[in-house]
Amino acid sequence: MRCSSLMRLDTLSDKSIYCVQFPVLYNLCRNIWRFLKIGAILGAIIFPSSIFAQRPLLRLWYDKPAQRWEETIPLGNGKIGMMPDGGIEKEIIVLNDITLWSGAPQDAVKEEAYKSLGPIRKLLADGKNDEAQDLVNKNFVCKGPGSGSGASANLPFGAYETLGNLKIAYSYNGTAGKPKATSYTRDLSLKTALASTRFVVNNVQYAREYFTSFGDDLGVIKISASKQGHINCRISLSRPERFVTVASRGELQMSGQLNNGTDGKGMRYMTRVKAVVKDGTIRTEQNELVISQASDLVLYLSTATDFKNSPIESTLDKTFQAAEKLTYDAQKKYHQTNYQKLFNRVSLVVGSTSTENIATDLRLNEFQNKPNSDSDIAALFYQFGRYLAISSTRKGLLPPNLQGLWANQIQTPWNGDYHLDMNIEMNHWPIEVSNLSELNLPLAELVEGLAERGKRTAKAYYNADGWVAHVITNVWAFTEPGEDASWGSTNSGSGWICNNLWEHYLFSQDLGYLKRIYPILRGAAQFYNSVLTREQKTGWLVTAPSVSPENWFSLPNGKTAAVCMGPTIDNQITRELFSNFIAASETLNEDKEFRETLKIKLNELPPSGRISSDGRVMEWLEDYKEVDAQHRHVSHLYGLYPGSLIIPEADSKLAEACRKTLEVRGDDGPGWSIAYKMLLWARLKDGNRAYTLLKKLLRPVTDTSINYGPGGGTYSNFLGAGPPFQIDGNFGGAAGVAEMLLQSHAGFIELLPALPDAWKASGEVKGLCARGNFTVNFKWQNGRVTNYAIASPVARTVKVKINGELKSITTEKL
Ligand code: FUC
Repeated sequence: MRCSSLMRLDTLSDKSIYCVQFPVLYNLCRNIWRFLKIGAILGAIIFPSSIFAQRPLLRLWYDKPAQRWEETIPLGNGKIGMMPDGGIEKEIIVLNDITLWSGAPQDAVKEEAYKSLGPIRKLLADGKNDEAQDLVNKNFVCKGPGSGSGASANLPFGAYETLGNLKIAYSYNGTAGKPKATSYTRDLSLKTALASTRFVVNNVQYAREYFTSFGDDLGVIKISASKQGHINCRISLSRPERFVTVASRGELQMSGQLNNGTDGKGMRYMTRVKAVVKDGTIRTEQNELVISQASDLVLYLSTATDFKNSPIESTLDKTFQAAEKLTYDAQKKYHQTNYQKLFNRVSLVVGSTSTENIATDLRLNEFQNKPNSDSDIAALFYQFGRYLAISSTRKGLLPPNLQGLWANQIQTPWNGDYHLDMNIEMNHWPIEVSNLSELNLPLAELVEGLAERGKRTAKAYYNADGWVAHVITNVWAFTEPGEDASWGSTNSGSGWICNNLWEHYLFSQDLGYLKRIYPILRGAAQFYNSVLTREQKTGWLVTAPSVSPENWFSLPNGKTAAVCMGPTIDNQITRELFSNFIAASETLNEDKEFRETLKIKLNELPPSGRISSDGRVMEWLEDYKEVDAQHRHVSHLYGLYPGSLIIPEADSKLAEACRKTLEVRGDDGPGWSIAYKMLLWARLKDGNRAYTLLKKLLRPVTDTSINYGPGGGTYSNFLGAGPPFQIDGNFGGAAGVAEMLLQSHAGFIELLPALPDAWKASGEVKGLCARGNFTVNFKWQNGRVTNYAIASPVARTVKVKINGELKSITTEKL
C-alpha cells in the first residue's frame, strides 16, 4: 500500500487487520507515514510558497483604469488604506487611516429612562406594542441625535471618514494632448498584497507598484519607466474638508482636525508623503510636488492620528526614520514576508475550472452565465475575504468597520460605524476557521471599552447590573439605545458580540484570553439576568422592550410595531450567553453561586426555536405576521448560525421550519443578507442551495445608492455591494465558503458538510481551523474525502465525520 503524506491509514484500510496480521509492517508504515505527514504539515508552514505555486492564481486584474471608486483596488495594512485607480493622465489614490473618526465620547444617557421601563412593559403585556413603541421613542432612546439617522459626521456620535486623496497628474515625454496608452493592465495579487498598473505610451513601458507595507507602517508607490528620465508628474494631497497641505523639501504634509460635534475640536491627524527619485528633479510649487525627468519615483506615505492620545509627529518621524534604512526592494520583501505569515496559512482549490484569463469585471458577468466554467472564483472570493481581514485590522488597533478600513467620503454610509445586530459580528465570522485567529483581538479590545461604558447605560435604562450595548457603536464606545425605537431598542447587541468573543476561545482554547474576557461575559450575563421579566401567558423569562432586528409585525388590531417582548433572537442569545458563561466560570472555577442561578434560569427561557402555525420558525413570542415577508434580517435563525442551538440532525422538524423560513424570506437582499442565508443553508447541509446564494452574492453590481431590499452583490473590485459598499458581504461570503467545507460546532469536526455539485469533482484545502484548536487539511474527489490530516498542539482524540461516518481519531501533534 501507498502512504501519502496527508493520508490516514484508517481511512484507507481496516487498521485492525494491519495491526493484528502485520504488526511490524503496520508500525513501520505508520511511523513513516507520521514522519511524512508531520513533515508535510511543517513543510506547509515552513515552505508555504510551495503550495502557492499552483492555481488558482489569486489575482484581480483589469484592462482599463477604474472609472469609479468601486472599481479601484483595495490595499491595507490594518491601519493605512490605499485605493489606486490606475489612471493614465491623472491618478487618484483614496487614502484611509482606520483610526480617523469624527465625534468624541459623549453623554447620550437618559438618566431617568428606567422610570419608563415599567409602563413600557405594561403596555407590551397588554398587547399595546404600538403605544409601547411610542413611549420608547419618547423616553427610552438615547439622549440627543444619536447616529443622526446614519449621518453624524458633524455630530458627537461621529463618522469614520476618508483620509483624503493622493492625486498624481502625469505628463508624457513627446506627447502633446491625450497620451495613447496600449497594453494596459492593473492588478492585485492576493499572494503578495501588491498592486500594479502597467501600460505603454510612445514605446515606453510604464509600471507602477503599490503596497501598504506590513513592514514599516507605510504606503509605498513606485513609478518607473523603461527609458531613463521619462517620469514627469505633479503630486498633491487633499481631502474634502478640514485640511492644510504644505509642500517642502520633497515632502507633502497634510494636517487638520475633525469635528467632534460640539466645539469642532475633534481628532487631529497628519499625513506625510515623501518623494524619492532616481535621476531628474523634485521641486515644490505652491502645495504640490513637481517631478521632472526622473527614471524612478518612489512615494512613501505615512499617517497618524491622536486617537487614544497617541503622539502624531513623533510617530511619523519614527516611521520615516525606520523606512529610510531600507531600500525599496528590502521594504517590499519585508512587507511580503510579514503578510504571507498570515495569508499563507490556508490554501484552497475547488474543482478545476477557471476563467482567470478574463478581466475580473467581465469574469463576474461570465460567472453568472456559465458558473460551471469557473470553480476557481470561489477560492478567489474566499481568499479575498482573508486578504481583506488581514488588510483591514491588526492587533492593537480597531476591528474592521462597515467598510473595513476603506472609505472615500466624509459622511460614510451609516457613519461607517459598528452595527451590533449583524454587521460587526459578520465581519469576524471567517477569521477563526480561516486561521487568522489573532485578528479577533481588536474586537475584544473594542468590547472591553463597551463593557466599561455600558454599565451606566444598564443602570440608567434598566436599573440593571452588568453592562449593555444596543445596536450601534463607534470608536467612542457608544452603548445607549439608537435614536429610533424600531431598530434602536435591540438590547441584545452586548449578548451577540459576546458570541464572537467566545468563539475565539472555542477555537484557540487560550486560557489567558478566557481570563481576559471573563469579566466581559460576566457583566453581559449579569445584565440579562437582571432584566429578564416574566411573560404572563407563557411564564417564560424574556427581554423587554426589545426588537427582532429592524423588523416590524402587524398587531391583531391592524396596527404595526417593532417593539416587543422576548423576540426569538434575544431568547437564543440569552440562552447561549448563559451557557457560555457557565462553561467559562466552571473552567476558571469562579462565581459558583451566580453560575447556579443562571443554570436555573436557563430552564425558564423560551425554547430556542418554536414553530409557527404556517411551519416557520417563530420570530416573536406571538405568532405575528411580519410586515415585510422578505425582510433582509433572518434574526430568528441566530440559533442555527452563528449559534449552535439548532442542530438539524438533532431536530428534523425544527430544521424543516428553518428551511421554510428561508424559503419564505427568499434568497435576495443586501449583500450581507445573501451571505447570511448562504451560511444558514450551509448549516442545513444544503450545499447546492448555499452555492446558489454564493452565485447571487457574486452578482455584478454598479449601483451605489443605499439599499435595504433585494439587489446585493459584488462590485467589480470584488468588494461587497449592499449596495453601497459594505464589507460584511465579503466576510460573510468567505465564512460561507468555509462553512460548506468544514463545520465543527456540533461536538465533532465534519469534512465537506455542504459540498455543492459544482465542487464535487475534486478539491483540496490546507490549514482551516476547527473549534478545539485543530488544524485540518484534506482532499476530495467525486464528492468523497480521499485524504485528510488533523493536527493539534498536543495529540488528542477527536470525533470526525468523514464521508458520512463519525469516528474517533487521534490527532497529530503540530
Ligand atoms: C443594518 C442593516 C442594513 C445595513 C446597516 C448598516 O441596519 O439592516 O441593511 O446593513 O445595518
